[in-house]
Order: sequence, then C-alpha cells, then structure tokens
Amino acid sequence: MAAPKIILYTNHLCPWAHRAHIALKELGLEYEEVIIDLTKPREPWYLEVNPRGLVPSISYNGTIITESAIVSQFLADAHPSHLLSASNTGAGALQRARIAFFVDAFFTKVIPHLFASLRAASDADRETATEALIAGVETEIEPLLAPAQDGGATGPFFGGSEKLTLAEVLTGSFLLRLLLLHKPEYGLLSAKLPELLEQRTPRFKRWADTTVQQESVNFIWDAENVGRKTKERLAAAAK
Ligand SMILES: N[C@@H](CCC(=O)N[C@@H](CS)C(=O)NCC(=O)O)C(=O)O
Repeated sequence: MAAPKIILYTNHLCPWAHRAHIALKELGLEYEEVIIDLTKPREPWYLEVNPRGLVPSISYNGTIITESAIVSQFLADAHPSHLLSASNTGAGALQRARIAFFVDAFFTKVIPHLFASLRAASDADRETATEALIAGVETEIEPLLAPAQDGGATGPFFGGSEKLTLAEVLTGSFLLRLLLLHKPEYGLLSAKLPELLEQRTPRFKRWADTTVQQESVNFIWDAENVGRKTKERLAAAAK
C-alpha cells in the first residue's frame, strides 16, 4: 500500500489531539502538522475542515476524519499493527471489547475527577476530587490490570502486551497530566496524588508510569507549558 498523505490539524496543549500524535508515531506514519491556534476564533477554512472547530482532525488522502477516538481507531484499523488485533478473530474481537471497556471506565469513572481537581476552587475541594479519583481507579481500573486478566501474557501494557495498544493511545495524554501536574508551582492537582496512587493502586501506577515514559506518548509533551497554560485558562474561566 502506498504511504497515505496525512495532514494532522492539532494543538500540542490538547490531550484529545495528543491521542492522534501517539497513534501516528506508534504506526510510524509520516504526516504534515498544522497547528490550530485555539486562543482565537477558528478561521473559515478550518471550519470547512471541521465544522465543530475542534482539534484534532486529520485529512487522510484527502478525506477528513474528526474526533480523537475515531481518528485513532481509524488509523489503527487502516494500518494493522501491535495497537489492535484484527476484529475477525475471537481473540481479536475480545481484545477490542476489553480495550473499549477499559477506556470507557477510565473516561467515565476517573477523568471527571481529574477535571474536578483541575477546576477546584479550594484545597479542600481538590482533596475531595483527589480521593474520588483514586477511589475510581481502585474500583474500576485496578482490577482490569490484574495479571489474571492477561491470559499468561506478562508485558507492561494493557492485556499484558509487550507494546502499546489502543488503550494507551487513548489514555496516554491524560496519564501525563494525572502523573505530572501535581507540582506545587501549578497548584492543579494534589501534591500527594502520585504517592497515594503508588500505595493504593500499584498496578495502575506502574502501568501509567511505563506508558508515559514511551517516546510516542511524550514526544510532544511540555509539562511546564501545559501546566502554566492550563492554570491561566482555568483562572480566566473562573472569573
Ligand atoms: N471530543 C473531541 C474533543 C476535542 C476538543 O475538545 N478539543 C479542544 C481542545 S483540547 C478544542 O478543539 N477546543 C476548541 C474550542 O473549544 O474552541 C475529540 O475527542 O476530538
């Protein structure tokens, strides 16, 4: 298959757009990057690309695909790889169902508390959100990372995979924020969060630490910039 012509419309501060970067890097696909300035109204040409005005969008051989989960899934389907097994085998269909459930649990039971912590108006609110976040990981995520789920596979990634899967593609940019925005200078997450995760959800902590160390996950990550801009944006929104 000839290499596709891919244009990625993105912004490096956006965790949703970041998903597409991880997928493209894991798949080894070349792409042209167009940075969309999200601090200004979208220009008419971009609203023609994506009428919602959001990033990410991709142009894939001239066809536009939007929404980060759909973009990532499309790329993984169009370029079969370690990210996802084929859907037309029993094991592949099961892996896809397990990844989909894991990602759903992460985004419905954990990430809302991360956002609540980022938006917290006081230290007490932040501690409450932190406790809810950890409880969500404990109840919903930690059991899905138990070795008994992995059918004898012992790799560090989801399902005991030796390489990243679509589960890490879809969660990695949020793991970076969850693990690395607790520094006091940002004041965005409880400083105790990494330690509490280590104590109460050690499998999750190990999996998340390994995931954020992967080059495909962190090559566009700039903690200082994300921390500072997130703080500024939340302060402006709170006024
Ligand atoms: N559901 C969308 C969410 C994307 C999204 O919210 N992107 C934000 C940046 S992080 C955006 O483009 N915001 C522009 C705006 O709201 O004007 C996806 O997963 O792609």
